[in-house]
Amino acid sequence: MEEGYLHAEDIIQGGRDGEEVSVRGWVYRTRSSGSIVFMLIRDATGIIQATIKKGAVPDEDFALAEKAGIESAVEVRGVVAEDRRAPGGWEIKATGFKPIHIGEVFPISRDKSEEFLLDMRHLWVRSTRLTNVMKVKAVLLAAAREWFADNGWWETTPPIISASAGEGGSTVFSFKYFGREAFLSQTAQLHLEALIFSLEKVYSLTPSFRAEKSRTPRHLTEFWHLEGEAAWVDNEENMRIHEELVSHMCRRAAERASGPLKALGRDPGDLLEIEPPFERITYDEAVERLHDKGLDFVWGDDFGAVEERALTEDLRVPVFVKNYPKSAKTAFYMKEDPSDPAKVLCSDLLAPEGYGEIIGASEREVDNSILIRRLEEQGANLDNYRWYLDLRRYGSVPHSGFGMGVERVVRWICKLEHIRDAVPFPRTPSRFVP
Ligand code: NSS
Repeated sequence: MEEGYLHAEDIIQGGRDGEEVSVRGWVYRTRSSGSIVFMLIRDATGIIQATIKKGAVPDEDFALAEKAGIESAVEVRGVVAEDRRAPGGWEIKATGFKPIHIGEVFPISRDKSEEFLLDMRHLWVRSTRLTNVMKVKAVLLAAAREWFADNGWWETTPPIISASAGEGGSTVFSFKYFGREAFLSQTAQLHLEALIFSLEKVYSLTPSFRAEKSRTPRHLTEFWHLEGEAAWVDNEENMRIHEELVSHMCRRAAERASGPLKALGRDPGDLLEIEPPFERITYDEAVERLHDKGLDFVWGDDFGAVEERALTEDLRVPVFVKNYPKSAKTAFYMKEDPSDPAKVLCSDLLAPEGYGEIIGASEREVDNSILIRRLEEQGANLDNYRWYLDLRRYGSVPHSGFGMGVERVVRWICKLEHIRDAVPFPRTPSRFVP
């Protein structure tokens, strides 16, 4: 099937003047003057113009070309010619036209509401904008996997169905599992921790689920979570991992997705400026910065969107905020700071330009008595965590890990107003169709 067909990009890059070629794709736009049809054809690589002239193709082909409306699937054969007015500067002068499927009237046109476009998401995913976002995301994920492989990490496949809620009960989706209560995973962390004792450096890319009712431009109820866990790594070394990984992802995006990035309004040059080391400030220093900016923030609270925007709106590169007070980070597994037991050894990586948190990370508590106390304080059922507590009984080692919200990163890199456009089929409190 592939043989004999070119993509729009193959033609637009030039060097095929006068060649006879075939392309296939979907009608992006079309207009007819009666004797000539100007058809823009979209494929996975771009858009190419075909001009279909009466007399230059069999009459019945011309009649079908006139009938093929937006999003019809078509095949065109013809001769490549330069044309400055065509998108990309090249066009195909048709010698043959074949409809693969003449589509019904496409329901999406200009000026449709956001809600309508979300209802039509299964069709709207064809839009240039969402296509560009998906291309950038694919490059970012490939880059992450490449970085892990090059640096001695093992990809692993933790479960999604779980009995233990890694991030606390308040945002967990629960369901009946053959008569017992089970949860959709909020994090792979606890299972990744079990895997470091054989593989030492492990990561996973899984969906995570959070029953967050809040409608914000940075929360989904289902998001893609890139998580790493490593033995022998402390909180400071953990941050070195994040800055290397994020910088590599940015560099690859600039190199391999510059077209889609530019179309989305992101200068690839911005991403090349992202290089280790990133600035590291403590929670206390961050609070001082907020107060200097005139924000009315109470020491001890966690930062929300407002604070993270204030901390990062003037930055061009990411910043770490580390060592939060326990009151701000309630996760049961974060290691107590030996030099200040009111704090935990954790770090959040905040993306610049106001985008805010993209990674949450910490060194892990290895003292079972502290872990049990915290779990009890949170009202957790200890029976569901026995296996986890075992990890501290048989060759326990210092270790750290992190979770990157993939859509948070995509939102920042692609300059998206809302996180829902970082995923083809967004799940939010009000929507899980299509
Ligand atoms: O809750 S986190 O801050 N941390 C964890 O889940 C750890 N258990 C990860 C680990 O150490 N293995 O979530 C991690 C990141 C956070 O920084 C966000 O970037 C992203 O996951 N995140 C989300 N993205 C989209 N939507 C929602 N609701 C969301 N919640 C967290």
